[in-house]
Amino acid sequence: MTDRVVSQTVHRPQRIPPGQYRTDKFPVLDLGVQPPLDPAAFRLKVWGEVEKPLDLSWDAYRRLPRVDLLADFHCVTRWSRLELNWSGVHIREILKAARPKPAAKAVMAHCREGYTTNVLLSDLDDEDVILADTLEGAPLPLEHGGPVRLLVPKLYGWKSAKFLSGLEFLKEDEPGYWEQRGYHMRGEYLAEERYW
Ligand SMILES: Nc1nc2c(c(=O)[nH]1)N[C@H]1C(S)=C(S)[C@@H](COP(=O)(O)O)O[C@H]1N2
Ligand SMILES: [Mo]
Repeated sequence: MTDRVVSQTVHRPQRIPPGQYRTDKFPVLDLGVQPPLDPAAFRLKVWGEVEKPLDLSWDAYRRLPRVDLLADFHCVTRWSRLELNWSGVHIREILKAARPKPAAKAVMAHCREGYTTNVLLSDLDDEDVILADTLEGAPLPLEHGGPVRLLVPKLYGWKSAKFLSGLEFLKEDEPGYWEQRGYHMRGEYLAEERYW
């Protein structure tokens, strides 16, 4: 049986956060490079401050327990898209398999085109954080980060790494691509943690 999670973003009394407007589209936003990938060539690596580094093939990834997630998506460029239906693998399946060491404080998500973004382990290890490979019942399209992306709905969209290739566990929080260029280290949208 597949578990179903409704994200905390859906339960917020104020669905549209301060400074955002609602769109019924799901805009595509990235650096303009969408590296094609045949799922057969997919690898997901987990390394750094973990007891058991992982290097998962597509088949190994697809054998992990599945979860459905209903969540809202808020981009720092001010559009908000409510009620997206995702499926994939709960982040806690990855944490259970890789076992972060006590020193692990943050995670750097690595993507196939070179994009990176950092997330505190305490933000990553949450009920509504998944690796998504399915959107509205269909395989996650390349433009939205297929075959697999990270989803951290409570943070602005730039934390939801598309074209995911790796998760690096770190002792200290370090800035990723946009964080080095002025975006907030955490990016929680209710607090409007947009830029520093
Ligand atoms: N690999 C990668 N992931 C990325 C980005 C990117 O440029 N490369 N852009 C981020 C930004 S700024 C946003 S708002 C969301 C947009 O996701 P979408 O294109 O599915 O709407 O992806 C995030 N993840
Ligand atoms: Mo963004």
